[in-house]
Amino acid sequence: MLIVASDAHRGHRYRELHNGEMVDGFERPERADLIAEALRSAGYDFTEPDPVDRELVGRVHTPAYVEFLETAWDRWTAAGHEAPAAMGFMWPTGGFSDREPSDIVGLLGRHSFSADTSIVPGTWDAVASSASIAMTAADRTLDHGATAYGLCRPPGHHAGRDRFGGYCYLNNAAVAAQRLRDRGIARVGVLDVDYHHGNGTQEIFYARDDVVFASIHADPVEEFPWFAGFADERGAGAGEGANVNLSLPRRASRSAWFDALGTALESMRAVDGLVVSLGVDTFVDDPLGTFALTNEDFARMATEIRAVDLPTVVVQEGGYESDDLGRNVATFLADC
Ligand code: SP5
Ligand code: ZN
Repeated sequence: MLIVASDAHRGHRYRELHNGEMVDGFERPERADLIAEALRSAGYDFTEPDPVDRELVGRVHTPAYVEFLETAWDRWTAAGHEAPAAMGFMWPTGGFSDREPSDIVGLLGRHSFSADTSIVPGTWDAVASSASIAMTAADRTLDHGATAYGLCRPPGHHAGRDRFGGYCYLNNAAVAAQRLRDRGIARVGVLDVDYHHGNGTQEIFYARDDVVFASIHADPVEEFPWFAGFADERGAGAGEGANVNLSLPRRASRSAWFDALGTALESMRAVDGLVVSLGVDTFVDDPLGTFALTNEDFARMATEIRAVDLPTVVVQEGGYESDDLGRNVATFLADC
């Protein structure tokens, strides 16, 4: 097991709008520190990511969006804004136009979907590094014939083709999956075990049959991201049937979760390579999640995933500060 990680995320820290008030962001640098610490004590080798491949990123996101992310902070300050963070405040919902505004305030709305996510001076460096970590983890998995883990921060699975939100900007799992495709893996599976539905990954691959997406998550009728993740979202066109949403009620039992994992893994029967979107916010003490998984459950999860016997890339998604955040990731990777 090789760990791909970088310190470039460190300057990405912001406060988030949470139930009507600004609080310290749940998605903070300390998360990556706790995970890295646990993996270092477990004795794993660490490596830095290669520089980000813009062409690869351009295959899962639009060029206009990538350019927007890269320049957003400078455009925010150039427009005279003095607030410590840039965020959207109006989003093009039903009936509005998707056209590209010229001003940064409009652009922030056009290219985001939720008020829990902001852009600060360190955001682009963190985001570009996170995507390159996923790319490099995919490369190392194929180069070495053994699972590599990308300690991605910020996470990626909520980021759509041209929108950020849910703490995500570039879709790291989609970048890893596209890399596997480009390096000759005919059909790639993305298994998303984060507590929240991976709406961005779903959107990116929705009409494609070369990437199968399966997600186990809290029912969006009662949980973020609210407007995607339902069972009748099964893919479109050539991708019909290649999108599998398994939602569980809030506070679902551990056995219900593992039943869903069995179903998700059945949908991976015809794939040749796997990306795991590893959110550990399914943990019983996670501050955002309501599921009840224990530390030992992450070992069981890894064992069941490993049994499908595919080249596997693991990328970090959510999972928030608790005493066991690092230990949960380490436990998963030990059995992967
Ligand atoms: C990657 C990832 O896990 N993103 C999740 C983004 C969720 N942001 C909104 C959080 C609102 C949580 N409200 C429940 C608080 C329970 N104390
Ligand atoms: Zn999550």
